[in-house]
Parts: sequence; structure tokens; C-alpha cells
Amino acid sequence: MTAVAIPGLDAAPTTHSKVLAWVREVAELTTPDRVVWVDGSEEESARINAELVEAGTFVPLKAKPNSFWAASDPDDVARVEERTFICSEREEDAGPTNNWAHPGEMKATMTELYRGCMRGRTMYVIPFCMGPLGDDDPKLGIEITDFAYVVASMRVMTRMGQAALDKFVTEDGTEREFVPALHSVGAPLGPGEQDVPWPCNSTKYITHFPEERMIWSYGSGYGGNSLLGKKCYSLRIASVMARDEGWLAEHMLILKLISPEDKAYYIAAAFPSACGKTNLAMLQPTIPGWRVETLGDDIAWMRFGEDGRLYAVNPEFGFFGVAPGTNWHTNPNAMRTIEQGNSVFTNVALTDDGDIWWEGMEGTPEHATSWKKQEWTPESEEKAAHPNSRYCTPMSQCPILAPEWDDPKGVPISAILFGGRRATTVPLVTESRDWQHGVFMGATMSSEKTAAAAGKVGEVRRDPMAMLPFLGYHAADYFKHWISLGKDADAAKLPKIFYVNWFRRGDDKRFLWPGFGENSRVLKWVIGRIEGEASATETPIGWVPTADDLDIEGIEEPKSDVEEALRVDPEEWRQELPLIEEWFAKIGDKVPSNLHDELAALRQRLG
Ligand code: SAT
Ligand code: MN
Repeated sequence: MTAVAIPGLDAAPTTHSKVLAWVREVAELTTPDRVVWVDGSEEESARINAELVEAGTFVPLKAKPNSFWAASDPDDVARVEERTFICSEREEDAGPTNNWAHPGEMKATMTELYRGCMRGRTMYVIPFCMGPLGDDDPKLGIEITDFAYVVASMRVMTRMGQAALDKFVTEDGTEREFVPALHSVGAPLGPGEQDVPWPCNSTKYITHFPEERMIWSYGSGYGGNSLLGKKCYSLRIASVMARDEGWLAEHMLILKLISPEDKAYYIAAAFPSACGKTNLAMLQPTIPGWRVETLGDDIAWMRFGEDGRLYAVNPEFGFFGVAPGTNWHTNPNAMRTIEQGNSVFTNVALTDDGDIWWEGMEGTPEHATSWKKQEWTPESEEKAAHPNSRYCTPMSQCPILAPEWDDPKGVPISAILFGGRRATTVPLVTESRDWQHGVFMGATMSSEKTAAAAGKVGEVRRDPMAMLPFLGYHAADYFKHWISLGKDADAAKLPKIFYVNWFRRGDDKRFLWPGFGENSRVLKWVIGRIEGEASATETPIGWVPTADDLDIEGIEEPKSDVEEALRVDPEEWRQELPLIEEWFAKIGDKVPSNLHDELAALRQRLG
């Protein structure tokens, strides 16, 4: 290897040979002006934030300490699913729900894109750890990026810097495995060329090499495309690790529900992006005596403990929440979390007094700067905040954070909720008949598309376990994995599985269920079912409560709305059958026969 003199490259604060070799290889390919090994310190963070302000990427907020407003390029606002690839060795391993490209060909293409792509820029090397640093088998990664915004965001979202790097070599000198994650905005600078506040490239690739446990991302600065510890590592790559090692990497929040008797229950729940996972994770119950504490709002890694129960850990360190709609009513605890500062707000509106605002937040300003950096007033036709605008805020600031949030052991899960956004058909809550039926519910989950991904909002699509955009391998093999984990487990210790829909609407399109804090009433019923105390009616689709089985005392909505929200309409469900069949046909021959059996049994029960 010819040694190239790039300032900082040789200042590596580690002896890990693979890290050193890989960082050098990337630096020689991308030719940055300098290399910075990120240590995660306060001083470094202050310096990077100041550089981002200088570059115009960040505007410091006057109203919140150590917090910043950022506006992306208007064409770089969401995950790009059509540009996301699973480059497994064999095409059939990516399955029909993913884009596949041959790993060798993809590497050749992207290597040419990466060649010289960091010219004129700083290359940051970010060591990070997904999950608690105290884990015996920490899940490590190195993200290389040429965008300081990514460094600032990774600092919030992951355990990173020197504390993570210290885990790369064990005390006895063994070098641990890590996931190499390469990111570039794809915007090299010519000599003297003026930079833009949000560099990116119209050519984008979000690419995963599952066998190699490696991630290559190019052209986008948006969170889901650039904070590679999140969806790319903790879901797409981790789902493959989990398949191979007998655990689950899921798109799920983790919450702790405490009863008036002070008994704690842990619940994991999967909803597609922008369907209220963060709101549920930080729920403020409306029923007296019940409390919620938060462990995570987006991702859960779950494995069986020695006692046979399923334990969940949140690999993340911060919240990357959808801003619009978040307010003191829908999510007071998120508001309290961001109020403390140390947060990055992307594509929300900037108010004239140096605060942030978005649609749905209290206190509409008379004048503001929109996410497109245009003047905005309440009369403006365009939105002040992009529908997928985000706050990026430290978990540690959440006032209802569960004390065990950083415990490597995780928390034992009593219930798993699957849910989507459906205006019709799917009742407020249904308990599965058993694990396999629950897997069928998850595998056939459907939801109306939201703004979290580029594309048409509102279309109903199947989104198995809310993992459609995040599966690192064949969906049918994933279903098989779920079924076999249940088969091998002690059935009495498995979490019970439920299907929820907060979004059902009446004839006049109004929501039938108030949602938000009132969802605690559904959680209470879920706990009642676990304890064998709550009643339910057996229906063709599973066990469903009547309005009387739920605690709806003091609710504003008429009882008839709740009844309507709970109604199982066999005719509507019969219309669902061919759609499920179509979905299974799309997944192909490998759909486990158990799921076909479930479909046949459902059809029979529907008559
Ligand atoms: O867009 S992200 O992947 O960062 C968040 C989400 O969609 O859940
Ligand atoms: Mn998500």
C-alpha cells in the first residue's frame, strides 16, 4: 500500500488492525483534505456545531440551549426506498420485497462514485456501539462520513466516540468484529469552491452487504439514509445477524407500563414509520393510577433469556422523531425532552425569536422561516415544516425514561403489538389466538403510506411487522424465523401478540378512537388479558373486546364510536382475503405453509 499523506489519517487512537486498514483504504479512495477521529467529547461537539453554524447547515436556536435548526436540500427529505439495495451474494436471499444488485457490480459502481468524493472535505471517523456499552458482546460499528451534520446527529443517536472505540479491542488484545459503514454526501469541492449548507447528490445509493455485514451509503444526508447505525445497521444488517444467531431485530418501540398496584409490564410495538410509535412510547395515560416509562421509540433487539422469556434492548441512544403533530397534548413527554435542548431539528420552521415550530404545535407564530427557507405566515399555502421533519434529541433527557434503559440484559416482554394506519376493516385491538396466528397478523399487517419515505402518501400497502423497508433478507425466511423461534420456546413464556389500529374512521371520515393518552385504555385491556382478568369475544379474526370490556370511563367519544372502532365486519374481512393471498403470492413459494394454513383457517372462520 502506498502511504498517502492525509492530515489526521495516522492519528488513529486505536490499534485495531482492521479499523486502521479500512479507514486508510477509504481515505485513499475518497481523498479528503483531512481525517478526524471522532472522540465524542464535549469540546469536539462544540467545535463541530460551530463549524456547522459557520457552514450555514446549523442555525443556533435562541430559545433552546445547545440546539440547532437545519434545513435540508428540498430533494433530500426522506428515506429513498427505490435507491435502497440488499446486495446479498444470491439474489434469492434478498427476496421480492427488496431491491437487489450483485455485490461485486454494486461495489464497482459505488467505488467509482466514491473515488475522490471527499475532495475539499473533512472525513470523520465515528466509532459507535449499538446497545449498552456494558454488553458482553457489544455491537460495534465505524461510520465514516464527510458530513459534520451526521457526526452531530450520531452523537445524539448512538453511544459513540472514545467510549465506543475502547470496546474494539478486548483486555486480552482480541480485536472485535465491527460493521464498517461508509457514508458520503457525494459532493466533492473544487479548489476555492463555495460549499452549500446541505450538500448532497441527485444520485443516491443506500446499500447493504449482509454477508459482509457492511453498509455503503452515497448521495443523501437525510437521517434514515445517513445515520447508518439506525435503519441500515440496527434493522437491515442486524436482522440478518439475528436470523443467523437466533434472535430478533425489530422496528419496535419498548415501553414499561406500571399498574396502580405497582406491577411493571414491558410491551414492544411495531408500527410503520410515522404512525405514532414515539407517541405511544412516551404515552401519558389518561386512566388514573397507571404510568408509562419509555425504553425506546423505534428499534428493539430481542433475545430469549435463560429463564425462557424474550428480553428487549433498544440499540439507540436518542429519538429521531417525526415533528409535525407533536405537541403538549399528543406527546407532552417528547416536548419536555426537546425543551431541555441538545437537539437538532431538521426541516421544521424557524420562528423569528429563534425557536422551532411545526404544524400541530401550540402557539402558531405570526411569521416564521419555513423549512424551504422562505417567509411563512399562517396564510401561506405551503407548510411551515416538512411532513417528515424531525427532532433528534437525547433519550437521557426524557423525563419518563425507565431506569433500566441502559441495562444490557434488556427487559422481559409481556406483549407485542402490531399496528398500522387503516381507515376501515381493522378493529381497535385484536388478540391473536396464539403465537403462530400472531405471526400471521404481523406478516399480513397493512398500513396507509406516510411521508417517512419518498412516494405517494395514503396508499394501503402490506408492511410485515413494519419491517417492509428494513428487512435485510427474504421476507418468507423472516416469517419462518419468527415461527420457529415461537416453536422452540416455552409457549407459556412467550409474549402475547395483539393487532391494534388507532386510525379507524367513521362514515364521515372522523377518527372513531381518540388515540394518544387514551390508548392507555387499550394497554390496560392488554394487561388484563395477560393476567386473565379482562374479557374478550372470540371472532373470526381473533379475540376482540366489546366496549364494555374496555375501561372507557370518562372518555369524550360516544360509546357508539368505540363500538364501531371495535366492530369486526366479516364482509370487510372477506374482501381482505384476496389481498392477503396476493401478498403471499408476491412473497412467493417460500411463504411458510403455517401462514397458508392460517389464511385457510381465517377464510373458514369467516364462512
Ligand atoms: O426515516 S428514518 O428511517 O430515519 C425514521 C423512520 O422512518 O422510522
Ligand atoms: Mn422507524
